[in-house]
Amino acid sequence: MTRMTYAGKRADLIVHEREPFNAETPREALAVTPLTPTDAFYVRSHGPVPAAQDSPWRIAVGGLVARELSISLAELGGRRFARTEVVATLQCAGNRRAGLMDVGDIPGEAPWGPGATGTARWGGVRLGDVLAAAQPSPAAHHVAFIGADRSEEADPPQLYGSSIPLDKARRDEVLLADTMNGEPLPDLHGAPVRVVVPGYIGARSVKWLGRIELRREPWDGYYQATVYRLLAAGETPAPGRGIELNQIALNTDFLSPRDGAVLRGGVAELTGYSFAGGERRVGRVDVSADDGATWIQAELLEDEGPWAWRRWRARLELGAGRHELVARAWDTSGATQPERPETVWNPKGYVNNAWARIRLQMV
Ligand SMILES: Nc1nc2c(c(=O)[nH]1)N[C@H]1C(S)=C(S)[C@@H](COP(=O)(O)O)O[C@H]1N2
Ligand SMILES: [Mo]
Repeated sequence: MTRMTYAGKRADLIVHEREPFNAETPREALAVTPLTPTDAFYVRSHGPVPAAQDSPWRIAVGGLVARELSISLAELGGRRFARTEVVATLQCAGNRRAGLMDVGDIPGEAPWGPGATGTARWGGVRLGDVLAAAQPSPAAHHVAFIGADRSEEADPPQLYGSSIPLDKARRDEVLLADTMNGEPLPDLHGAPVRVVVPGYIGARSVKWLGRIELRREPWDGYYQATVYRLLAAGETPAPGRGIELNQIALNTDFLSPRDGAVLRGGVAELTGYSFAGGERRVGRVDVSADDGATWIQAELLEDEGPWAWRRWRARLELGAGRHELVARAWDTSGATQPERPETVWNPKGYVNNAWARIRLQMV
């Protein structure tokens, strides 16, 4: 039996903050299966889990719609909207921030490693079906999601909220989810209902969903207008400043062996993950033992569908001594990853998709 810690999470999670609970999955746990076990899945929360609401929980749909709705859990349970499942990778925009902190200070943010990501089977109803019932007006171009959790770290303190374009919201893969890996959604992951926006930064997959608002413009709250935006060096966060992050950028990291491992036998067996984001897919993964002068191709493992990462493995024969290995992916738009974190450093530490690096010693 795995020893349990906070609210059903495994004791080996790397905890960045106790309250609100923020923790990432260790590489070893991500390495085992294509779907991430729920008890090992990363948690990123900007406020406390909201207190249990008066049942029945309902989700209000309003704003620029012809028909305002108030949806009950029973309606999400299949009474009104058809149920469906999607395997999707969630990934925080702050995934791999630690690699940027090695390059330059990022005050006020935690040093997340490569485990601010995970892949689960999400079950629920299509957001598009709910929107069709509400009949968005022609002026509606964005769909905002407002959670029930109040974030004190926001300026000013406010309910957590964010939005996506209406065109994305109508797509089949975007869910109002109430199950995760076949079980009821756990409290830490947004029970009773969260949004799952495959291909977009985790911040858009709003947990503890309370309200859906159709709007002309993107959500103007802190987590859309001020943070989760890519700033230029020297800029500080302010409403509307910087590039709003939406589709996830192509990324890769090693999962095993661990950094600094000492290996025998002359062969290194490497595993890792790559995720393309947006509507792109992982096309190829390369690994190099000579800092990119020459590459071998990794073998792509299980294909869990268009919204999931690809795990991969590679075998490299290496002579005795110290080695540094690098890995990078290519996606189906032909894009690849930048070599060095120096070139992608930004003041909030988002989107570190520089080549993955791992050091090994062969004896
Ligand atoms: N209501 C609410 N939804 C939220 C957040 C939050 O703080 N409050 N954090 C977001 C961020 S930044 C990420 S990366 C994902 C993390 O989802 P998880 O905790 O289920 O892994 O949830 C998103 N949804
Ligand atoms: Mo995030």
